[in-house]
Parts: sequence; C-alpha cells; structure tokens
Amino acid sequence: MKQLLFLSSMLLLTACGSNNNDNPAPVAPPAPPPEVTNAGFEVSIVNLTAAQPLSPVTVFIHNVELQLFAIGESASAELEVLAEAGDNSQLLDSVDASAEASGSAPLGPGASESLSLELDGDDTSGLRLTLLTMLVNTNDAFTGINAVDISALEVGQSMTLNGRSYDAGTEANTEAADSIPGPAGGGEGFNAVRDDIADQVTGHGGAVTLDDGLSGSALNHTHRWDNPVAQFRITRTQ
Ligand SMILES: [Ca+2]
Ligand SMILES: [Ca+2]
Repeated sequence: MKQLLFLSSMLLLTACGSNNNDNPAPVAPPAPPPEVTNAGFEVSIVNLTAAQPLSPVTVFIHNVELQLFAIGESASAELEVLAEAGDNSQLLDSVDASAEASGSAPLGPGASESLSLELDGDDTSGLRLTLLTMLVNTNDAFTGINAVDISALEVGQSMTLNGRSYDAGTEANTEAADSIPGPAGGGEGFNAVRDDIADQVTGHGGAVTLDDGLSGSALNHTHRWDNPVAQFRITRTQ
C-alpha cells in the first residue's frame, strides 16, 4: 500500500512537470532597437556663366568649427590647388567632414547637376555646408558656399543661394594660356609659387580679356562673367 501511494505521488509529480513544460509562462519579445533615419541632403548646382566650365563640384557637410576659406585670409594649400587646377583631391583627403560629395566631371556653362549626401544618423545640430568649385578658364577664380547653416532645414525644405566669384589670391591674374588649365588655355594648373601678391582670398575683379586690351590674355569677351556665377539649391531629402 505504501508502495502504491509512493508511485501515485510520482505520477502526479510527473504530470505536473509535464504540464509546466507544455505551457511556459509567456515572455515578451525583446523590443526592437529604435529606428534611426539618416538625414540626407541634395545639392543642385547651376552654372550661370557663358564660357566658364566649373571644375568637379565639391560639397562638405561639417561641424560649426570648420571654415575652409575666409575673405581677407590666406588660402590653404588645399584650396590653392582647387582654385588653380580645379583639383579637389587634396581637400577631399584633408577635410574631416560628416558627409562629402564630388561631381564626377566639370560642369559646363548653362549645365546643372545634383549631388546627394547622407549623414550617419539624424542629428543635424550645428551642421554647416560648404561647396567649392573653380572657374577653370581663369588663373585662380572659384565660387561656392561658405559654411552655410543647414541645421534647421526640415525634410522637404530647401534654401537657394547665389554663388559669387572669389580670387584665391595665390596666382597673378595674367590670363596667359600657359597658366589657365581650362579649355581656353590648356596650360598649367597648380603651381606652388604664390605670385598673387595679395595672398588673400578676395572677391574676384573679373576677367580683363584680350578684347579689353590685356595683351597675352588667352581669354575673350565670352569668358567674362558677372556675379552670381552659379546658383545653389540645398534640399533636405530625409
Ligand atoms: Ca589671382
Ligand atoms: Ca600658386
């Protein structure tokens, strides 16, 4: 009799255990990580000149401390290379940006293009946008956007800016063919000698050209420009 009682209590225990295994207490699945949409921007560029191709356009989105040029200040060596040769590789290598983009080819007169930039994350606080491109039928003229505040742009919002021309102040404006890398000259681009005695970035005085009596100039009236030389539209896309 004792043995029977013992066996039946074993059966009960077994049955209880089996019931527990079939109906485990419900456990909530782990919460998925919060979804972060990377902020994105599109920058469109229109070349407003008659005969000044723009070198491959360079765009940086960066923090508030970075300033790639300033009126009255000496141009950096990297900016000198861009402004004299249209070569943005040194700037792309040296700038620590949140996002960067480069056009793949020069942008001809009247042409336009759009570049897309995506940030890592959606925090746009303090962000600035800088754009640089050379007027290639010149010695050292460039245009761009200088550290424009894009932090408050909401998705779908745009801002439009005009680009004036600047002189990098690193090369004398001789307009000689051997010193102009664009199709009007086909000459040398960058030269480390700084023979523009100002050695400071200023607004550009414009081209003089052979038609206006500058002997030795490879440029003619078509290569002149008025400000603005380009129009930029920045749109927050996401
Ligand atoms: Ca110059
Ligand atoms: Ca130079």
